[in-house]
Parts: sequence; C-alpha cells; structure tokens
Amino acid sequence: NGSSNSSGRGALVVLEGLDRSGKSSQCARLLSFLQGKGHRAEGWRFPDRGTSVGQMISAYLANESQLDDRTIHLLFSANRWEKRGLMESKLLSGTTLVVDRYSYSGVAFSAAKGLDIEWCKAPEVGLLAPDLVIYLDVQPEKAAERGGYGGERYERIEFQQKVAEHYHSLRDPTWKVVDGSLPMETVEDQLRELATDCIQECNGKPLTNL
Ligand code: DGP
Ligand code: NA
Ligand code: NA
Repeated sequence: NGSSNSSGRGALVVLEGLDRSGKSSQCARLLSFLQGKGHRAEGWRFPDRGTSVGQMISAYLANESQLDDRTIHLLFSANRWEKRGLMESKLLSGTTLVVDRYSYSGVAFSAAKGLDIEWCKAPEVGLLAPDLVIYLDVQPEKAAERGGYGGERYERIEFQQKVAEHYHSLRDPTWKVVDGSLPMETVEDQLRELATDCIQECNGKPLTNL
C-alpha cells in the first residue's frame, strides 16, 4: 500500500551528525524518496532559524552576538519547544517528519563546551521522542575536508571531535549508526530502508516523550 500512513500516525525520524556529515543532503534525498512512495512527509530542521528565538540563535552562530553557554543552550531548547505542538499535530494527522538535528545536537554541542550533561538533558525532557535516530558517522577530519566549514561558531575540528565523543555517549536503542563516509548512494539506500521499516513499525504505537 503506497500511502501506508494515510491512517495512523506519522513517524518522527531524526538525522544527527557532526557539521558537514552529509545530514542535510541525506534529509532532502530521504524526503523526496518517501514522498515519491506516496507517504505524507515533511522536512524539518533545528535550529529553526525562522522564529524570533531562531534569529537569536542564528546571530549567535554567526558570531554576531555573544551569549553565555547556558543561555544559548536554553534558547536552542526553547526553539524545539516552540515547535512541539505543531510537530505533535502533524504526526498525529499522519505526516512523517524527517528532522535535521534535534535534542541530541542540543546535548552533544553544549556538553562539548564542558557543561554538565545531565543539566544539558533536563530542558529536553517532555519533547517528543523520535521513533528513529539515524547517526551519520564521519570522522571530524573527513567532514572538514568536504568543502570546508562555512565559518560558523562550532565549525572547528577540535570542537567537533568533542561533539562526536558526546554523541557516542548518547546512543540508545532507537539509534542506527550509518557510516557516512560510504558513497552517497549507499548511505541513501540504508536510510531508505531504515525509514521505511520505521514508518511501518510505528503505525499503532503511541507517541512518547523524551
Ligand atoms: P545547522 O543549521 O544544522 O548547520 O546547525 C547549526 C549549528 O548549531 C551546528 O554547528 C550545530 C549547532 N547546533 C544545532 N543544534 C544545537 C543545539 O541544540 N545546541 C547547540 N549548542 N548547538 C546546536
Ligand atoms: Na553548520
Ligand atoms: Na546541516
């Protein structure tokens, strides 16, 4: 059945990874695949720079404003909270969401600055729990080679190395690690399979919270 999510809820599929891990391109490819199969699906990303909180985050990332580490942490979290209601109604109405970054970015990037990891996790509690987290695994050095970094605040190899270590400590049973250094088409195929299985399996399962 091509439109297998016409009844039942949509799946919350999150892609995580370092900067330049290929997440954004893979999100786009996965989204068009799912839509082509007749699924109702939307692509989302965090930070969502379109809201007023998102604009503060964007200025911070561009080094146009300075905020202390806890303040920006809570803004990133608030940016997810302000989208929670819409996210829930989309999922309940049967739309699958393919999301580029989520709470795991929130925790891994802030913990990499030295903030206590439990403190970092606390404001994420109560956000919607993903049905599937795909971690695109690439070495920080390899990621940096891919056309270089764009010059935003966190785009430095030593910092990304620390982010990677924290990501590794966050893995749980909903995580699937995909080798992001494989050819783009191979990665794409693996994501298609993971997402297709996930959409089928989450039909009938209630939404839960982090
Ligand atoms: P992107 O738009 O995906 O390139 O993300 C922008 C940058 O912000 C990137 O370096 C990852 C980082 N980032 C994303 N989400 C969070 C978050 O919740 N907290 C922190 N501290 N950084 C984040
Ligand atoms: Na970036
Ligand atoms: Na990205």
